[in-house]
Amino acid sequence: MTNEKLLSIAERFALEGAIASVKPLGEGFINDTFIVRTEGGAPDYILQRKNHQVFPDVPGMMDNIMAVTTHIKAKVADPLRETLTVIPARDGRLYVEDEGNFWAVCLFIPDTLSYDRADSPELAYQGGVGIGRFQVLLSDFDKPLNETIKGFHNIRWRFKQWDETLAADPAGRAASLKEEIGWIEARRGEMLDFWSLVENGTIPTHVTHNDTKISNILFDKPTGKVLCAIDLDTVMSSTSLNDFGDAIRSYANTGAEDDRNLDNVGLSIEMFRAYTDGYLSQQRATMTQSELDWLAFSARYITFEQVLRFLMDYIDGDKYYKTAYADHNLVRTHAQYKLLRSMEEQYARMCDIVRELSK
Ligand code: ADP
Ligand code: GN1
Ligand code: MG
Repeated sequence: MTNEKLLSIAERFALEGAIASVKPLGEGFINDTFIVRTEGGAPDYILQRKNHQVFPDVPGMMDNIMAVTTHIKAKVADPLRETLTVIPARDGRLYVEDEGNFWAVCLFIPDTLSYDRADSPELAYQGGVGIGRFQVLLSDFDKPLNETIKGFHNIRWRFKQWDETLAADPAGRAASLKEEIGWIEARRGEMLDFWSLVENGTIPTHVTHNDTKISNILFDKPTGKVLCAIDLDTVMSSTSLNDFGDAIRSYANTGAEDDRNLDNVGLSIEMFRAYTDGYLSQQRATMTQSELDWLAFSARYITFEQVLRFLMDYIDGDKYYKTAYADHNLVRTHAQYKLLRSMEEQYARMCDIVRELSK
């Protein structure tokens, strides 16, 4: 992508001020993110190429983001900092289509920090407050949302994709992955049993974020407090538990998501406690007993789903996630499986902590 091209895309949005530069930002696995700096005291902007392979309906996704951010803005003290602000294109649409690519812009929120891993229980606590508050702000949102990715956290749907991918085995890798495939198959029943509780309404559904890893939260630089949830591409209706579980997968991992050294990887019970404490400080009053009963399990569920998704992408020939080297998805699979094992070993303790903090 040439700089001229990026500039010409950015200029199609209703930006204030003349553009000074467009530079890459962040390390998301799906979209391409750029920061647009402007001159003369005008705001800066985030420009994103939305991954159209992953998100087949970008206009529908942008409608979702506009609807939920408008809802949040009406409730918070500082609407320009406490949620994203979508900047429409000059033609009034919420995106620009160019040569089959879809682009969107939002305001860059200055004086913020984002992290790739939690380095203190205080940060994990703040992260829990951030997602808990995000869900509370949207608890009375009652418009229908588009399903931006079909069956995103629905393990029944994921197993359908899994079975098809294994049957097709397009990269010829399945035969060498007997052990890893066994990790998935051994847990098929318990994961489907959990999802049945969502399907039959025992566990309720709400508007949820669905991609709550730590890099998708902004913290306020001056105070260190959590500011808002970003990366709203997957906001949809699901169980709130998934937002909790996905965050634990990231905040409470003692290693990296793609750590080659598996000795680094495991669940930090201290971080688990801190995140849970922050989350329940916002959610305690409104959660049902069934949600509380399954809260700790949701960390196992989402980490399992992530093992499946990384391994499935590896078997599929690395088509979904951005990868930095040849067996990156397999390294991610092993590291996430180590984390899952650690959660399984410490599960009784995790349940005790949820019981203690939910009182
Ligand atoms: P991806 O979908 O590729 O993960 P994100 O929307 O998460 O992209 O953005 C990537 C990174 O860019 C974030 O982790 C954050 O550091 C930064 N970022 C994104 N949006 C904003 C924003 N509105 N203001 C400030 N920083 C942002
Ligand atoms: C992707 O877009 P990003 O990097 O925030 C993925 C998540 C995964 C995560 C793993 C739309 O998140 O579901 O959990 O990578 N997002 C999508 O790090 O698939
Ligand atoms: Mg992100």
